[in-house]
Amino acid sequence: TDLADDLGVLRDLERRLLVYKFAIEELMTKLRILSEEFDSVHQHDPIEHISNRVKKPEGILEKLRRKGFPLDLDSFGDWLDDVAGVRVVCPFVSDVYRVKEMLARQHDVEILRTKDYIAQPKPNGYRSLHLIVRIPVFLSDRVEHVKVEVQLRTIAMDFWATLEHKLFYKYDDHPPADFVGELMSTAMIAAQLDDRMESLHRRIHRDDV
Ligand code: 0O2
Repeated sequence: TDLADDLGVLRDLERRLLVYKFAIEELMTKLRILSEEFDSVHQHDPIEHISNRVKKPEGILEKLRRKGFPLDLDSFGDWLDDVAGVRVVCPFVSDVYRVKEMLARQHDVEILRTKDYIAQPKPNGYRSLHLIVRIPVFLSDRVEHVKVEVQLRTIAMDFWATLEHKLFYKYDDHPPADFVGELMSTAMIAAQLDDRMESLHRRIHRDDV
């Protein structure tokens, strides 16, 4: 029956998602090491907190369908960059770029793509640094190179993005015009907050960080 087919597909997909979980675990360890070691050397932890998720099978199928990509269990990872996602929240904007540089210097981390929505915010005011990275995952009989979307942002950027997401979904993608303008202006306030916090931070950590 169709239902049995659907269940089979979902189960197969779940099995294939395991390597994405492993890739996330690898990256989480790398980030935790950077956080703790940088803190011990410089008395400043560049990472406030980290979260992660593997996209749900239903979410993967929905996105493939929506974007018109092949509904194919062998190739979904080629089409979608955000099957695995890690979000790194940093205290200051300088930390965002510092963490990115530290990751980029690691030989087993390939940065495939960078989208700098801090230098170039989205029209609605969204800011964050997005990286698509690829890292090797060593399995019992092979090595898989797995893509992970890494979103780096400050606490202020995360505050804005989290609330924007909550508010926007109420409007089903069609918010009133004044709503969009008001959100944009709150994003500018968040950006000013980041700038002023960065200045305070620099006064305290003059040379070392
Ligand atoms: P979720 O639930 O977080 O996974 P695409 O990923 O194909 O839709 P693109 O251009 O490749 O598009 O991705 P982009 O713009 O680099 O960013 C995708 C992710 O960034 C989103 O994932 C969000 O997590 C975040 N993001 C991008 N723009 C906004 C925004 O305006 N507001 C908020 N709150 N988050 C944003 P998903 O899949 O949309 O959602």
